[in-house]
Amino acid sequence: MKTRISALALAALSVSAWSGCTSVSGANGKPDLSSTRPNIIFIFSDDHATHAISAYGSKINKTPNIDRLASEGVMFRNCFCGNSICGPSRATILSGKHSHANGFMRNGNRFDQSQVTFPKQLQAAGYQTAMIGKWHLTSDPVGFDHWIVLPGQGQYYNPDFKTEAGRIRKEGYCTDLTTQFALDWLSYERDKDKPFVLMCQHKAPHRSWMPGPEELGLYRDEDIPVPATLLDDYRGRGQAVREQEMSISSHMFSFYDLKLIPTEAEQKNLTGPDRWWKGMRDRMTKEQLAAWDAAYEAENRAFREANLQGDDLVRWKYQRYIKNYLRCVAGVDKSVGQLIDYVDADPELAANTIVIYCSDQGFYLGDHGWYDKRWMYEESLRMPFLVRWPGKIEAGREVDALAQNIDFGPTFLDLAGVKAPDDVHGESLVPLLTGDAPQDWRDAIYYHYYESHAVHQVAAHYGVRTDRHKLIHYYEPNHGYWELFDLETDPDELTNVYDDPAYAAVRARLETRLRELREQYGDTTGELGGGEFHVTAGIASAVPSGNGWRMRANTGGGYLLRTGDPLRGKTSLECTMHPGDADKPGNGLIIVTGGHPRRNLFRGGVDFQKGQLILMRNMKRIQTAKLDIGDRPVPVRVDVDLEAHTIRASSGGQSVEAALPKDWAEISAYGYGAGNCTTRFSDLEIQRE
Ligand code: SGN
Ligand code: CA
Repeated sequence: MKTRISALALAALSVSAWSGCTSVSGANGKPDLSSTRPNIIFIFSDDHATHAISAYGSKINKTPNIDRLASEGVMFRNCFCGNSICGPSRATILSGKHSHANGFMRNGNRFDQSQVTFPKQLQAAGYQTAMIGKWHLTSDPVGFDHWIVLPGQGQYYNPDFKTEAGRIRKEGYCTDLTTQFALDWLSYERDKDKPFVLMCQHKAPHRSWMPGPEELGLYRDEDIPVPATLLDDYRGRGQAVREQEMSISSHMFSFYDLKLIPTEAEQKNLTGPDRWWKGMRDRMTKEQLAAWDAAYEAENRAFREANLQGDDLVRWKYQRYIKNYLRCVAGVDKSVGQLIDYVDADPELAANTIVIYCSDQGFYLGDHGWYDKRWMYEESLRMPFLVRWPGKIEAGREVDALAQNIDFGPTFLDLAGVKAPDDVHGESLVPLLTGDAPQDWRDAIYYHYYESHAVHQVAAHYGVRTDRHKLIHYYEPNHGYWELFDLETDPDELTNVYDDPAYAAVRARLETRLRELREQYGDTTGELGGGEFHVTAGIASAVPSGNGWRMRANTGGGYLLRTGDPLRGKTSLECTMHPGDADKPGNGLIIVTGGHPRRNLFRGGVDFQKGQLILMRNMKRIQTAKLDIGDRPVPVRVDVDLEAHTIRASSGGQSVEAALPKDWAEISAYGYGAGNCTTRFSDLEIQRE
């Protein structure tokens, strides 16, 4: 047999020789893959839970192509995200850092492109880099030789794509188009003399779970097994699980989510995402729409006639949801097969290419009665992570060691022989690809979710998970409690044993471990000023500072409010404010509300960027005035007159005024606000007349 050495392999050899860091065997006698400079195809999907992958033991579907990666490569059994939501997971993968450190804590944040990322480093080290599909980081991709991405969440049918040259609309189904762009880049566009990293990132199976034309007919006459916790009553756990808005029973929309067709009368009263129902259909071609309607018509008719109620209705919704979800998964699985086949058709490429399958987080597939993600519970915490490299990685291996999405960047860099920045949080998984985890491998993973008071209403929390236990802290002032689960005796996490004396030692150990991890990763977010503030939104931290507070907001409308001491008649609220981040100053605001503390807010304060005094109602600016802002703290005063129904904000000789709702009898909550920044506030001085 003739052995051929490809140009790629030669290039890899010469670089290795030059950098002098290739060793033939690692510490445990297994081949060391560090600095081997393989190509990397990173196939990534959105919201694909491990329990919908047969290799991971799915009871509800088969994924033959993803399973090939497991049988021909290594499957990580315990890979977890650090913040179970889209943008944050992606930002963590690019940066190798947890959310608080890369700055992308919740969807809608803007990825700070000035930071070091693994694509930038690989590009500098001679790799070709390409990013295709869902991106969702607000700022455009940087560090890629080629990119074509979906704007925002993207569309399933005939989606728009953003490219460096502008926006284009492509006819077809999103998963197929993304795959085709990836194959085209591999075939025609890349520089075949260079190693490459290709990120092929699918939108599917994200909500609203719209299957492709080829998958519409799957599972039609089957009943998908129901998860044991579909009708969970949330006993044995804290208040957050009861407050969520992600249940199949109450928070699924008939037309957008469940694909029913509204009657003419119903069309006049669409609410929530159901309002997008028509837009979704309007994107489709006549043929696509005809196939779509034909797929659901008979079932929809039968459903209307059956007039199901109670648990029967929940079970029907579950079937409708899960089948569509699994159809989308089948489309992704097909894509994985196409990409593997492409690689395998060229032996040289196959010999030099690592193929990975992964998804940004897990998902609830009816577990706990839910769809969506966000929680630190297993179903959404877990990520699939499968790696195939024939000839280099033993086929059919499984890794139990705790891995996290912070590790991916450092792993890719290690493979390429590039040093990861000293401040990354992750570790290279390269030793685990071929052998046992090093003796000192991590014994716990860290988690922090921030996006509270947003879609699905999941409270902010952080926590630690070891191989057996999980400790979660719901730290917002209106929650403020802990959960501890024993995953061995209670794998579904139904019983909080935090106060169980039998677990006192475990609890103490995990509390210590959590403190240590927060220190190790430098996470000071998640401290919200104790009992001082009862209502919060979009706040990453609020810590006492001097005679006031230093507040970091991770969204445009972040606030901290005090309640319980209503203000009547005429009141003035005064404080000085100062931008805490010199490089990205945001807003500082005094906030009052006489209505629902989350819905009807007036804010008066300073836009430090624009040099303006501002008065806002909810998220809208209603008055502004130019302000001369120097380098010193800016004094702001807000006068509320509940007899004249006016509010006035003043600073530096300027003032702006607006009318207040006539039905406000008192100010029921008041406090500070900031937007996407850190602001320092002196304590609020309140004067009543
Ligand atoms: C959208 C979805 C939510 C989902 C978020 C985040 N609603 O808002 O159900 O939780 O995205 O998803 S939808 O009606 O627009 O589909 S993420 O994967 O991007 O984080
Ligand atoms: Ca996602």
